[in-house]
Amino acid sequence: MAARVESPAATRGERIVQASFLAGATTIEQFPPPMLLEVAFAGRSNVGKSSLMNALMQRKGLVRTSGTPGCTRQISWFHAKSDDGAEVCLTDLPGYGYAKRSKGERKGWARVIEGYLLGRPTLRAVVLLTDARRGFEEDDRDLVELVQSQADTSRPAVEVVLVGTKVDKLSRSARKPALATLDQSELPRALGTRVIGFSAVEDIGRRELWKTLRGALGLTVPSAEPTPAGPAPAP
Ligand SMILES: Nc1nc2c(ncn2[C@@H]2O[C@H](COP(=O)(O)OP(=O)(O)OP(=O)(O)O)[C@@H](O)[C@H]2O)c(=O)[nH]1
Ligand SMILES: [Mg+2]
Repeated sequence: MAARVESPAATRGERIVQASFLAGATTIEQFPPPMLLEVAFAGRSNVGKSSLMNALMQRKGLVRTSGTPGCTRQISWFHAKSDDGAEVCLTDLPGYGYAKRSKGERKGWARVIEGYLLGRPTLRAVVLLTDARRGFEEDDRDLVELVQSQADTSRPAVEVVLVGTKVDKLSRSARKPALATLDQSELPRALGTRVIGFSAVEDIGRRELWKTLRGALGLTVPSAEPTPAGPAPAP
């Protein structure tokens, strides 16, 4: 097998050549039919889910963001295609922990989000975001528990990818220690995974996250050049 070549320059599979809004839903009945493999983005309100999705798709303003918590009020599906032809669906989930929503609304939402996370046959990964300065809390652990509780064995296990957002808000010298502390917290340890530091403002973590997601989707991880021809097969 050819060795994978790492390069600091943009490599094949990293550039998003097409990105568009597909559908939005506030009820399970409105979910679009599953077509492509999906990655969902979850976390508390205002943590930066929609901003991260824009950064990941290399588009400004495709996903609506806001400084006011509770901005995203529906599940939204986006289609993204990279320069190697790989296509995925990215799903923006409404943030949880937004106190201003009524109890009834929160309950209704929990049902729809649960329906999505447990019932979506094409879902392969959930990116769980927390503010790198804050860390994971009970709501986040509940979400992971929910994702892992699926009884549907016809669907491969959904991978949980942890992200610490807004690292630009930390001083440069504080970033590494903050992420190391996050890595040592309960959730990453329980999952046996590291937290990817991310900033939509300073373009930090995009490449690492995209690579991780491609791996979770079973797509080839970007390499610098098309695979060179191997040795000729034995006659
Ligand atoms: N400094 C900084 N601000 C960010 C970053 N990402 C998001 N923000 C800001 O944080 C606020 C919330 O961002 P959103 O992307 O709308 O957050 P969200 O998690 O989608 O919020 P809800 O839809 O309410 O759940 C906005 O004011 C963004 O500009 C980041 O990496 N760095
Ligand atoms: Mg949002």
